[in-house]
Amino acid sequence: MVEEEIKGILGAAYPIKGRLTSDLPRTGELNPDCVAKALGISSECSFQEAENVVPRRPQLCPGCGHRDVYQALNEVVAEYPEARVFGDIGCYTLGALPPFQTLSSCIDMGASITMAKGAADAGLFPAIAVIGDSTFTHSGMTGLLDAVNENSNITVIISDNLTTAMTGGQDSAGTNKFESICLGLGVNPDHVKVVTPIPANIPAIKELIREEINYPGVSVIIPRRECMQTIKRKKK
Ligand SMILES: Cc1ncc(C[n+]2csc(CCOP(=O)(O)OP(=O)(O)O)c2C)c(N)n1
Ligand code: SF4
Repeated sequence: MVEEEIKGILGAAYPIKGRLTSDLPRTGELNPDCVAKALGISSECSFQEAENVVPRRPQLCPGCGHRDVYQALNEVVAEYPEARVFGDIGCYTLGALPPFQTLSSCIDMGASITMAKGAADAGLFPAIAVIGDSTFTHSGMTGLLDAVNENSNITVIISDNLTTAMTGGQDSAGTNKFESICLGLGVNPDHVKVVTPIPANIPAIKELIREEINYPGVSVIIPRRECMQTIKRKKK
């Protein structure tokens, strides 16, 4: 850890403020507020809000396919009071915030599937994981293999926007390979389904989610539609 190393080099004569001294929070990301507080610039926040900008929460872009996934999922999940949707890291994490508030957890890349598996194995029903295409190839595949090996009762939604959107629209390692990957990991071919998340398809997507939730094993739904931002960039 950088803080420990610097302490070691400089010795006790130089006070080092950081996570070890609790001047910064032990966990979580550094943001301007907590750095300003650690520097003693402010007790709360040193940044003045711009007068002509109305603060608002981050949101999925208009027309984003993740929106249609969450709308369908929310309507189905409302039918199951015990349902939990385990989230992951990417643009679709914004599904934790209003207006959707679909996701119950977001821990680290790939954790949605392993958390859903653990919850399902402990008796939770339905246990649903939502993971992006890039996150799935980063570290979701291993959890899916575990779930297949133990026939856990989970429904995995790989929300495939054909890119790594959150970090700027880089290529995604598994593009065009997701169905084969899931089959290769042993998911039953009858329970690997691809849909196009557009508003007109929401009723059909809801029906599919219901069916797959009620399949007692691992099922994978792949809503696939390109990110609006990469489409825009290509047009330019
Ligand atoms: C271990 C780790 N590596 C890298 C990142 C940076 N990162 C944040 S989201 C993301 C990928 C998101 O892509 P995807 O799952 O396809 O979702 P999208 O943003 O396209 O909806 C990455 C690489 C991270 N959060 N954690
Ligand atoms: S950048 Fe793409 S994936 Fe992210 S919210 Fe916007 S449209 Fe959706």
